[in-house]
Amino acid sequence: MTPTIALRRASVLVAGAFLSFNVFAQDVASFKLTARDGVFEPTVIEVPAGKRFRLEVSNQGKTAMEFESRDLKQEKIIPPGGKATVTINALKAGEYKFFDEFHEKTGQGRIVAK
Ligand SMILES: [Cu+2]
Repeated sequence: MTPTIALRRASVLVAGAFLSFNVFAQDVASFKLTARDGVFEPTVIEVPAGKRFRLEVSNQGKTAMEFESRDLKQEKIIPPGGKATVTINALKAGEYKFFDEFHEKTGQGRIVAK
């Protein structure tokens, strides 16, 4: 192979990698969840089953919160005023509970995959 052809092939590969990355990034839906000192808004989040998605959790309370889900094997501490993005892999249809471990009595919610 001449160096020019090798170079062309390499640039096609790179372009292909960028393209698939962009397609992937657009394909992931985001859902917003707000936590405020033990109150989630919304408390039920409907997501499409079988698709990876992102959960953007923002803590608008005055105290730290911990987004936790045993069903989803997720755990994330978020300081007051902070945000965190949690990526969840494709779920089977069903209900998945989450809670705020620092305000567990009232901070309860669920994700419903349909
Ligand atoms: Cu925890």
